[in-house]
Amino acid sequence: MVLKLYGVTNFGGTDRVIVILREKGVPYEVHEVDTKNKEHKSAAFVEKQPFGLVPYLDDDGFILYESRAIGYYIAAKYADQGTQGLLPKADDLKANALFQQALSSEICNFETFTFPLILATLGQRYKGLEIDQTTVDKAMAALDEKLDVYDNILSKQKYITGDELTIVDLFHLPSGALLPACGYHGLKTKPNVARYYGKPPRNKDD
Ligand SMILES: N[C@@H](CCC(=O)N[C@@H](CS)C(=O)NCC(=O)O)C(=O)O
Repeated sequence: MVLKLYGVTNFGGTDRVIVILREKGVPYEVHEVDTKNKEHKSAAFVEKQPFGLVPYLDDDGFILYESRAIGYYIAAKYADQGTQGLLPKADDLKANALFQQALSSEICNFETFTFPLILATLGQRYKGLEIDQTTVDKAMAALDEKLDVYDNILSKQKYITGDELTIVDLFHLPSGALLPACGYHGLKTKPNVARYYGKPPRNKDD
């Protein structure tokens, strides 16, 4: 039975799962949730996702929410297909601990700082509200500080967990892809972060 993802394409959590599904070559259906009309707050939805947020996965009746947990489930269930690796070996304690470190870091040091910037810029625009530049500048400065640390980490290793690509690297993609549209260009100007995101800067304004 094909996996069913209940979410909204172009929303970070849903796209985070879609990246993993594509990377693993897993067939899936997206069931678009009508968040504008608060479908995600309905009793039927909250029964599946108790916080009333998208996305959740339905794998033949097995319900799972939290995009990163869903990404983990897919990468583990379909370990033998698509891009190989992406998860630490089950019996390697240190690799698993480093994987957890990277996972927490993505939530606490990346998403926690990209989210306010995305809300203050694209979120405001989406709602037809005015953008408050002071809020944007503050969010951008906070993110920039964290990405300086990322740049340092990535000067010593290829990926955020170590020298192997994992799903945690892929978890950085949806919000990262929105940052240029938020007016933030640190992903190109910080050399190691730029390499990580796949596009080395040619000059300082690139
Ligand atoms: N930690 C959750 C976050 C879920 C979340 O915040 N979803 C947002 C979209 S990315 C949502 O449902 N927003 C609608 C709302 O807040 O009403 C996950 O990763 O799945």
